[in-house]
Amino acid sequence: MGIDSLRPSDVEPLLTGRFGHPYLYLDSCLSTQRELDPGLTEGACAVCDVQTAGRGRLGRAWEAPPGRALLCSILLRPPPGRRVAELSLVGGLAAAETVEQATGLATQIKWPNDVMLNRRKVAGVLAETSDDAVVLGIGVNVNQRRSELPLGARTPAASLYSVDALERGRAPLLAALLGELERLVDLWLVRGLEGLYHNLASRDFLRGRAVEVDGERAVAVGIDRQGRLELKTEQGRRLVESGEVSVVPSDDSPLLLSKRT
Ligand code: BT5
Repeated sequence: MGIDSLRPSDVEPLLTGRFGHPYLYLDSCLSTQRELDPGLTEGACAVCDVQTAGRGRLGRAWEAPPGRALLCSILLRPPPGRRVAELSLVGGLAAAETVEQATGLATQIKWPNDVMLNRRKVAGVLAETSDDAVVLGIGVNVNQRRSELPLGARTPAASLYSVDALERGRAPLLAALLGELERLVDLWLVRGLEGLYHNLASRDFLRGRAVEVDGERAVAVGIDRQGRLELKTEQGRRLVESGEVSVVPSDDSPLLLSKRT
C-alpha cells in the first residue's frame, strides 16, 4: 500500500455529508479531544496521525503508534436535556457498523463504550462536554500489528489488521465512520435511543455474562432502553448509569442465575 494519509486532500473528497466539516488535521497533537473549539459547527472533526497524550475515560491513556489508527473527535450539539452518556453508545454503534462493513465480521458493544471484534476491544469512545457542546472522541485500531497493541489491558485489544491481516487505507474508513455517525446521530435526535435500540441490543456483548461492577459480582441482564446496564445481583436487579464493568472469567463466576447446590 502507498502512503496511508488522513490529510484533508485525502479525506475531504470522500466526505458525503455534514460531518467532517470543518476538517482539522494535525500530524501530531496531545489529544484530538483538545483541538475542537466549542464554537465550531456541529460535525466539525479533529484528526491526527499520532497523539502524545491520547486519553480514555477516568484519566486512562489511549495508545496507538503513528499512522496506524483512526484517532478523531467530532463536535456535537445535542439539545438541552438529552443524556450525553447516550452519545457514547451512538458513537460506539457508528464505529461498530464501520468495522463490520470493512471486515465483514460481526462486532459487539461492550457497555458503556467499547467496540468488540473477536471478543477484543477494537475501538473506544469518549464523550466529554465542553460548554453546550459534546466532544465525541473515537479511536479505532486499524493497521496496528499485534505487537503494537497495548499489552496487559483489562480488555484485550485487537485491530482490524490483527484479525484478518489486511492493511487498509484509513481515509475511506474515516469517511465511512463520519457518514455512519451522522446517520445515527440524526436518528437519535428524532427518536432517541429507542430508534437505535434493536441495533444496540443485538450487539450487547455483556448480556448474560458474569461481571464485576464497582467490586460487586453480578450477571449482566443487558443494556436497557435508556442505555443503562441492567444487572442481576444477589440483592436483586439494579440499573447502572455509568461505571466500570469487567467480565469475570467463566470458571470463576458465581453462577448467580443457576446456583450450585
Ligand atoms: C476508551 O476509554 O475506550 C476511550 C478511548 C477514546 C480514544 C479516542 S482517540 C481520539 C480521541 N482523542 C483522545 O484523546 N481520546 C479519543 P477507556 O474505556 O477508559 O479505555 C482505556 C483503556 O483501554 C486503557 O486503560 C488501556 O487499558 C486500553 N487501551 C489503550 N489504548 C488502547 C487501544 N488502542 N486499543 C484497545 N485498548 C486500549
